[in-house]
Amino acid sequence: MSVVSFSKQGNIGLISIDNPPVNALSQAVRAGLRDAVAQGLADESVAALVLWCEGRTFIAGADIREFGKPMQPPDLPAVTKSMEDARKPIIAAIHGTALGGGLEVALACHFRIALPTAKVGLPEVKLGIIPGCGGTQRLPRLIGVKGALDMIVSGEHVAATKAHVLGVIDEIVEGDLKAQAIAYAQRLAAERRAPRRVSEARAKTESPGFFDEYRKSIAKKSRGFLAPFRAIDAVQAAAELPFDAGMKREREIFAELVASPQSKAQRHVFFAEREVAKIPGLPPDVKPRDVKSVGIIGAGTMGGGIAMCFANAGLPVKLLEMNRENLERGLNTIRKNYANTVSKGSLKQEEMDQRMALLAPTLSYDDFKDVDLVIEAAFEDMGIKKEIFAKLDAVCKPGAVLASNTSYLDINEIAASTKRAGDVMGMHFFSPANVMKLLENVRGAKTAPDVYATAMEVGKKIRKVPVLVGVCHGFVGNRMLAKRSRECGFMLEEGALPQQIDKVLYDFGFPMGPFAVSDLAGLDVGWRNRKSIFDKLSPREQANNILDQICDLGRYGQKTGAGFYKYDEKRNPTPDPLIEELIIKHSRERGIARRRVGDQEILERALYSMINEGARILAEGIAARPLDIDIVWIYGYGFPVYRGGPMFYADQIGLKTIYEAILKYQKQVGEEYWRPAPLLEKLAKQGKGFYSEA
Ligand code: T1G
Repeated sequence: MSVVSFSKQGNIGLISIDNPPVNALSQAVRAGLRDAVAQGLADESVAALVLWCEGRTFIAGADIREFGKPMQPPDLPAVTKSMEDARKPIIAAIHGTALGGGLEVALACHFRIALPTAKVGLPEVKLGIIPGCGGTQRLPRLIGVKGALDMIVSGEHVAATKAHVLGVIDEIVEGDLKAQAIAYAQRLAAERRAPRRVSEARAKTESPGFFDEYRKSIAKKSRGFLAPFRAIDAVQAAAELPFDAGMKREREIFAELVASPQSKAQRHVFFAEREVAKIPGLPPDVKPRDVKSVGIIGAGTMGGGIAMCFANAGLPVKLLEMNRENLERGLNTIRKNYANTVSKGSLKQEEMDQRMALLAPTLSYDDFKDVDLVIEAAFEDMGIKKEIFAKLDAVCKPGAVLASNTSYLDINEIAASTKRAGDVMGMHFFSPANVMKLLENVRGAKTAPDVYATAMEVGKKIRKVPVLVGVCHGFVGNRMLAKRSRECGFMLEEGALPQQIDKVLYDFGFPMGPFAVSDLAGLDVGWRNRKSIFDKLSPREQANNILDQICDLGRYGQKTGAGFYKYDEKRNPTPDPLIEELIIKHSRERGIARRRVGDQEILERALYSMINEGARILAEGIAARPLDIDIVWIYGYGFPVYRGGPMFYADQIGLKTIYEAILKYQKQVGEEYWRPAPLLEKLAKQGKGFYSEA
């Protein structure tokens, strides 16, 4: 069945694209489009052409799966040139999302109409590239340099109604888009309107220095990314060069970026964040349970944030606390959070009121008897959790899913405190729960498949990125984080300082370094965790008590004005000589001769310790695929998306290189901490990667 067809309605030629799911511009679509346009132009009875797409959306872009492979002709610029050069008007009829190459095809048309619900955008920067088919040259000519830069550098979708105001869309039409497009074309034909070619317009040049100012304006937000800055170069070419020269410049930049490690990483993440929601091996007949109401235990930081997630998704929430005072405090925090969002203008007051109305506070477990899902977010203490789950077992209806938000405790042990282990699992949110996208869904040994399918479905419903993981201390994210923290703690006593380690990881692309993150989260949280596992730590880890010493000074991080750093009233950090002295004194007392620890060593010990643990996690089946680990780290810990996640990054570095470094640190730091994971060693010796193994 052809993906592009041509038909006639009176004197109007109709080009229809039908390439589900999103009418991507595959080779067949490009060839079909070229041929259909030629057919319409050759037909004397056709006065104008309409380009239309079947299914849920107009063309959503090039077929990203073709990237990295030799481009099969015809290439898109050739097809769009034939459209723009056409001597008959071509009208693009847009519904759904006209994105990337889709919008570029529409810009090569002579007129554009859209439904009010449609959206347009040039999201290429999110794939580490820039528009490669005239978007950076035509859009500035159509709507001006500033508007074009805002769209191209952000990559954000723009509602058709706004795009109409900007000048991208000529007319917003209601109802039957195809019929409206044909009528629009007939009017143009009756008026003998000539094709209007965007490339013939001039891009209104801005004041000198405009582009450098624009580069400065995105420096913070786009730190580390290549594509947004290269997109500015391409738009500057549109303002300074003739169209053909600008197109050549755009292609050069596009070609450079599409081959870049950053773009390969961002394209990997694009597919991984979609693949991660699919549970490998889940029988197709397993359906998630219906979740229409939720009970949450604990109205503290986590419980309150989780409650907001469900209220935001329109689900009624029963919020339980041990006493009225805690309940009120929790509700006030939620109210303040919403009010803050309203004051920023990103939430309407009535929306806030609707969401608050969905939150029903309670002090009684009996109110949980009809809920479909309970999420426990109480104190991180196994005894307390067992008591809670025993109560839930007694109160909740059959089939209710009972989940714990624990960040590292054993779900199997919690499940054993009920008579319905099949209904029990972990749903580990990341703080702040109403902001962080990651949700680690922890399936217990006895968790029923439809229960973890339910947790994955719920994750999507509340707009999280759910990842299914297995039971172990710290699951995936925190288990790998513990290795990074261990190495960073060791490097402090060996000679590095917090600000040096933080800078290395910040420059790698993390939003903050590990010590700045600890200060933000609260050092007392890590201190409590350290105490709870102290007897499991090695002698060296036990003796490395820099964190304890800082906490003993009452320095818990930002919330107390000082931690590893000291903070001014705006919470801006500065290195504290007192901490430097404390660390140096600690090394002396430990008999460790301090040395200069190089940045490369810091990066390798921080990242390779995590990657090595990730290999173990894969081999144990705690994560089903390397992409699950990548998504956990990108969405849970800010691993830079342009590096693809720890496992994708490991493949780009090469497992052989990492394996040799692990052997080096095994000698330097000790066999107890640096043993190559068998899977990593095997793949390294086979010259494979985590992704090439599959
Ligand atoms: N290429 C290939 N597959 C794509 C695709 C694309 N452009 N877009 C989506 N898919 C697949 C996706 O992997 C999933 O597959 C299914 O379609 C549904 O997607 C020349 C070079 C359009 C807003 O960046 O933003 O044009 O999991 O789950 O939530 O200058 O898809 O079912 O197997 O996301 O309704 C520019 C990317 C490309 C748009 C729909 N375009 N896509 O969201 O569905 S570069 C983009 C999206 C380019 C030009 C350059 C979203 C969507 P599966 P979905 P959705």
